[in-house]
Amino acid sequence: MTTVLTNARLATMAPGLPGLGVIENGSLVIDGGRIVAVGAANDITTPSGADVIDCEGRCVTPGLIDCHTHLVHAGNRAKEFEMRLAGASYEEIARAGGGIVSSVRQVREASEEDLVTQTLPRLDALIAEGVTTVEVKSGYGLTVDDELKMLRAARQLGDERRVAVTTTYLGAHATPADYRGRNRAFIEEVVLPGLRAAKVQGLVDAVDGFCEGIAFSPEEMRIVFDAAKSLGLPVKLHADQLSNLHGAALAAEYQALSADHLEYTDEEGAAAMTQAGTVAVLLPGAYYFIRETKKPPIEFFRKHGTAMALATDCNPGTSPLTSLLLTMNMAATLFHMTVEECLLGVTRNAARALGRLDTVGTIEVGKQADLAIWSVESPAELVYRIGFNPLHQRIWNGHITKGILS
Ligand code: DI6
Ligand code: FE
Repeated sequence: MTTVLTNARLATMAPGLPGLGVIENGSLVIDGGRIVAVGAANDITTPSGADVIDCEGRCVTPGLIDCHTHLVHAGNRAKEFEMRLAGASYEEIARAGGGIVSSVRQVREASEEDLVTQTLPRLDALIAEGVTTVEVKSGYGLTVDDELKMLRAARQLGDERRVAVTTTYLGAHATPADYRGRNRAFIEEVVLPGLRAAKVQGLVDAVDGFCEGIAFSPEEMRIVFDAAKSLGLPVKLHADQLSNLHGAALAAEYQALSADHLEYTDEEGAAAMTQAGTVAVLLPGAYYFIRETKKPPIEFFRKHGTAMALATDCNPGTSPLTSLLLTMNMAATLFHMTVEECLLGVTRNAARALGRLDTVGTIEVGKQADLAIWSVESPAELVYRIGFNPLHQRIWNGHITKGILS
């Protein structure tokens, strides 16, 4: 089954080309779910019998990649949001049963099927804006069984929809009430056994942790990372979000795929990440929602050539966001990122942050045919507009599918 796209403004994101790697009046050939030819119209011959899609001058990008989400969760924290608007402090909210523990309680009460049912609308919102790969973390179960339940639900999402789901084990997200003040015991008795079980059951693609004063220390994260390494799993880290614990440097030391948030990262951290090939995943939704004022050090990342990615961080507490288009606009407006940085951040660099750059993230021969066709004239419009979705068609693994199911 061969499909040819013609008359497209291809934003290939290919590393060999300048900027977004734009090919004007481009064509591309899809065969067996892969891109088998791409170039200027004159250089591409349409195989006989191929299905031809005339893009009528539209922009075509790689399918978008949301490389940091807590998409699987139960219930919501709108009540807590209202309390915050009315001036309640974090402690007051926690005392009223809010905060991360309320999400943990709701996830524990939910069945695997409930989790899938509650998550699909969020996944569908992402898909409707051209997402073809999404990373999903555990971290609201905090028992071995509940963490595995979250990961199974995440895997199931990939069976329910035409989208690739990668799973990240985030057992070291928060300390549950019964282990308060006993982080080491929690790591030994829950986080590590959960990780080993997830690995044996094929449920985990990467390992993450929340390295912060209110969560796990760098020394505690080392225990988790050493276990991940011994299982052959790549690591990621929620680093330097609320304070500088030198999480970026720690992630780099472990050759992490990414370090994420990074508002408080210093120049040494940025330099170490570049050296290690660790991607800086920036999360403007969380920055916006918690009214953070310290911006991530974009100028250090630029100076040192650190690859930057963007993601929604979709979670019920600090980023109830399911739009990568809005995420790009926020990154441009709040973090002063350029259009190129934003678009590379949800395609090529997001693929790198998931260790998937060999198969997705750019429009190049040999890659999986994951594409988004947009009713816009220039790629900049994707970053510029707010609350408008110009997706014309989405192609996942060679399947043409604007709708979520077909
Ligand atoms: N960083 C965050 O901002 C969220 N998790 C994390 O590691 C908070 C999650 C929540 O409040 O539910
Ligand atoms: Fe997060």
